[in-house]
Amino acid sequence: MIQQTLILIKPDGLKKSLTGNVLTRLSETKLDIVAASIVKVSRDLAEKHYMSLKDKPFFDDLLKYIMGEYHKKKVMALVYWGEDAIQKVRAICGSTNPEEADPVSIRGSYGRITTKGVYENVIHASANEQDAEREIKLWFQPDNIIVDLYPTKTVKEATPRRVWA
Ligand code: IDP
Ligand code: MG
Repeated sequence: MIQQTLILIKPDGLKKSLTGNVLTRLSETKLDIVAASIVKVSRDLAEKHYMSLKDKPFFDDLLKYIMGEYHKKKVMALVYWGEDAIQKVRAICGSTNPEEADPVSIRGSYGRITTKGVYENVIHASANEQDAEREIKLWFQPDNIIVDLYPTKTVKEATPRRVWA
């Protein structure tokens, strides 16, 4: 099945200059990159992205982590597209807990748990099609993805926006 999945290289990955290593590992999937951007994550975006975990004891630290308060205030967001994209990417990422992840997976190779208990696991990847749709729509607008993934509508812009002077 052709699928799309949201990938985030988290702030620890950027701080440790792991972008190239992570993208090289992901290239093993032979999937297509159809969107990419560098994002400074707001609290609002962080809360929406992780809304299903809001009752977890680690939620506050998770927000700080993804917002870059422990590393660098940026995340690289990508959409990968192709046959069985979700499962292929999750397999290369490895388990959520980086200490339990397969040592050859991305999280097993580069992740750690801090003494404070934060899972610094380098990468996010959507878990299923429902999450992928919600997450891709949260991180990207249709015009910033080079294929049509979901239905769109055209709206007249009411709010001013910056353009190049
Ligand atoms: P996933 O990222 O493998 O899909 P989720 O359960 O969706 O795992 O959790 C989202 C993120 O929350 C994880 O990637 C990790 O950064 C963090 N996290 C999950 N479980 C724990 C935990 O038990 N302690 C600390 N952080 C956790
Ligand atoms: Mg998840």
